[in-house]
Amino acid sequence: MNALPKLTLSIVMAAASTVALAQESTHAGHGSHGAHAGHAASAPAELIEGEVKKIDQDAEKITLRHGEIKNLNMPAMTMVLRVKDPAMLTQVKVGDKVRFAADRANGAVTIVQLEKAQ
Ligand SMILES: [Cu+2]
Repeated sequence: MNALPKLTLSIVMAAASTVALAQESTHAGHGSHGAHAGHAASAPAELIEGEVKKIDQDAEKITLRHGEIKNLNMPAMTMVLRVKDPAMLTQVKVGDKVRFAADRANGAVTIVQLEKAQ
């Protein structure tokens, strides 16, 4: 008579943690929540293909036509991105094909890794 309730309980617990995980990932897609800074840094994202359209060295911004950014739930588009390190902007020029990783920092999409595509 003891075995069954235990089994039921562990199934319920497993289901509950699955739901929690699902909510977590839905959540992550919506970006800027300052209050939620407690999470460990996310795993390194895979590199996204892009093409440099414009570089603004002074503002530390770059305009890229980019492919889908899965970790940000962002479809392919052309947009302005910040760079984590302004030195990144000296390594590429307009018209270059690049590969990059992006993350959200303070509500702005920021390039955290940038390299010229071979
Ligand atoms: Cu975009």
